[in-house]
Amino acid sequence: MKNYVVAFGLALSGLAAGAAQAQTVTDTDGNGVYSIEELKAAYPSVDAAKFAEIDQNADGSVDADELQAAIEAGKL
Ligand SMILES: [Ca+2]
Ligand SMILES: [Ca+2]
Repeated sequence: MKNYVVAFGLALSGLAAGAAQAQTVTDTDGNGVYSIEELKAAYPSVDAAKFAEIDQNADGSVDADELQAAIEAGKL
């Protein structure tokens, strides 16, 4: 029951956020790509395996295209 209430609350806050529902990933160090630390700041559920999945060209960082693709694929 508790889990249901939490999920319902999250759904409500997602609805309230509307178009801003997608998390914003900040390029904290300004190098133009996203590191696993930068992704985790916006998506705490990202771990090494998830990051590798998002990093399609396996260069160790996620660029804007890879991030967009991951969001569209529902991976984030
Ligand atoms: Ca960065
Ligand atoms: Ca990459």
